[in-house]
Amino acid sequence: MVDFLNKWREGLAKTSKATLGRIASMLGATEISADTWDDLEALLIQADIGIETTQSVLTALKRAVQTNGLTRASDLQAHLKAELRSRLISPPRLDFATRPSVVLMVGVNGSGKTTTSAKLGMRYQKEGKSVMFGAADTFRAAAVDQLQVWGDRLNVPVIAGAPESDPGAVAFNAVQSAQSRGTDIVFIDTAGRLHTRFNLMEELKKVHRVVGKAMPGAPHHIWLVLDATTGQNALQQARSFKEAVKVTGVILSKLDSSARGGMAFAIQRELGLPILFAGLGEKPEDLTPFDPDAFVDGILSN
Ligand SMILES: Nc1nc2c(ncn2[C@@H]2O[C@H](COP(=O)(O)OP(=O)(O)O)[C@@H](O)[C@H]2O)c(=O)[nH]1
Ligand SMILES: [Mg+2]
Repeated sequence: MVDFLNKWREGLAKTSKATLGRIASMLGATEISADTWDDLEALLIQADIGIETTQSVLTALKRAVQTNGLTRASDLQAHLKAELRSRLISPPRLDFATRPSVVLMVGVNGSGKTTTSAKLGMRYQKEGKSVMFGAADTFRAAAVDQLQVWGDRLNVPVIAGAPESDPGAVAFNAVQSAQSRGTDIVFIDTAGRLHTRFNLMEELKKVHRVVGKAMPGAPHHIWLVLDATTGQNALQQARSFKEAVKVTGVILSKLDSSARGGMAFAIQRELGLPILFAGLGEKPEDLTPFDPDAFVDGILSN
């Protein structure tokens, strides 16, 4: 348990050092004053929590002060923690009952799709599931090689096409191949960059349709990988992906490199999507199921 919390604290150290970890010392043994609210507001906004969430947290805290007759700033700490926690969605249990379960991995270039696919492959393989990768990012030759290297290392079959081949065809083959081999989960890695954003979204829609033709009901999961270092910019990306395909969950990568972990709140508030996994480091085992309690503990730790 201590190890578990430490892993989150270390992974979130940049965010807590830059902003939120300062809250504890700021909320010292002083009386609650107008300054307290101003300082708190400034820190929450700096932490990329988003204006709306910041305002709603402050309103709730002011109410708590009245209801509970709080006078010391340090009394706010526990309430703040609870208010932040209540604004995060607990990740749903992920259903892989259908065989194969098809997971479409989407997100902009460099967000971490390929490495996250590999990390997820390893995770589910360890749980005893058979896994396959579909290399549908045919736009960049290196992307296929990168997935192939992971496939070799993990002993996971990789379905790929010729360079520049049709991503829909690769995805179709991957699903069919998983069906005939009785594979439990197939992760389909997709392109994050094309000549234009419009082309990218049209291609994604096509991959989505083709996967559904190969297997009615597929894809079963569409996971959007967002780079936590991009802050509020990631919201814009997420909106376009959500318009193109029915995203079912978010994976927040590179939290360890980011001082903007607070964006998790903005994502959940604006998109209403659960965060399923978090990248807390570069090692494969650093991709961990999102834990809202450990997350809030980590961003506030000092
Ligand atoms: N520190 C850190 N680096 C990550 C994490 N996830 C991915 N990366 C790195 O981000 C870079 C881009 O990842 P990649 O999977 O190629 O992105 P893609 O273009 O979306 O497929 C690689 O150097 C990864 O090692 C993470 O959780 N933490
Ligand atoms: Mg990639």
